[in-house]
Parts: sequence; C-alpha cells; structure tokens
Amino acid sequence: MASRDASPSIVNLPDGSSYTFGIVVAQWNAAITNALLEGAKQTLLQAGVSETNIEVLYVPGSFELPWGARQIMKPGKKDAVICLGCIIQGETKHDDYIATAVAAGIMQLGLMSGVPVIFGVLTTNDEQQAQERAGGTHGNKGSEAAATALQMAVIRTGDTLTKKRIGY
Ligand code: DLZ
Repeated sequence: MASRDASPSIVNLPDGSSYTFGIVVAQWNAAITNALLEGAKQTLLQAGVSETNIEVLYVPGSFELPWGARQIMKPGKKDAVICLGCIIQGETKHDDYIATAVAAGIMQLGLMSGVPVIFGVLTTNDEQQAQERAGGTHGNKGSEAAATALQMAVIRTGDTLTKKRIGY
C-alpha cells in the first residue's frame, strides 16, 4: 500500500498555547512507544503548547492506559489526554483482548469525564509495521494523536464556535 503524506490536521495545527495535556505511555514495546511520545511532544510544542503544560505518565502496558488516563486527569485541569501504546500480534489472541479492552476503556473514560481521551495505540501484525508508524514510512501516529488532541481541546472549549461567530 502507498505511504501517505502528513495528514492535514498536522499541517494546520491550532494554537495550543492556552491548553494543558496529559500523555500516558505504555512501556511494552518501549522503543516504539518512546518514538510515539517524541512525535506527540514535538507536535504539541510546534502548536505552541508550553512544556510545563505537558504531563507524562508511564504505565506498564497498554491494558493500563485507561487507568493511567483517569489518574493523570485527576490532579488538575487537562484539556485532553493522549494514550500511547503498541500492541503487536503474537501467537495467541492476547492482542485482540488487550486492544478491545483499551479502546473501550478510553472511549468510556472520555464520555464519562468529558475530557477528550485520544487513542494513540498501534495494533500491528509485526514490529516492522509498528516502526513504519512510529516515525517511518507511515508517519508518526503519536504526532497524529497530538494533533487530534489539539483539535478536541479547541472543540471542547468552544473556541471554534467563538471564531465562527466573530467571522474568522
Ligand atoms: C501481556 C502483554 C502482551 C503479551 N503484549 C503486549 C503488547 O503487545 N503491548 C502492550 O502494550 N502490552 C502487552 N502486554 C501487557 C498488557 O498490556 C498488561 O500490561 C498486562 O497484561 C498486565 O495487566
């Protein structure tokens, strides 16, 4: 399949200077998840988010991401939380169980809390596919997750509506 360019959301980043983000990172397949973290941080900083407004929490594996996201949104205001993980298919169905639980947990937490929780979890057949999506030929999905978090922070605070009303 052909590789694709950076998504429009990464090219046209909203101004992030007034927002605060949490990033939760699974340590399974750490080389990949650290690359996703770098991509996410780079994108947030590029959008004007202050380094002090980015809090990072490490959890053991992707299964713990929803719990980590709940934990990181507790102490103070977060405009969005980004979950980063890498689930690689093995000989058993563990990847299916983990991925399904994590996706459901992240969705549920976002709906219950009102804080956008972004699914930045790779679910790949092998390590090569993961590398291609962590800064390789398919871009960096951590960066894309951060761009989504920025968009959701803007939507959540109603800034988009405000801009439309005043004629941007
Ligand atoms: C146990 C496990 C396995 C086999 N594979 C992965 C994986 O590919 N990616 C990942 O993020 N985590 C994996 N884990 C760990 C689980 O997410 C979790 O940390 C443990 O089951 C403990 O709850």
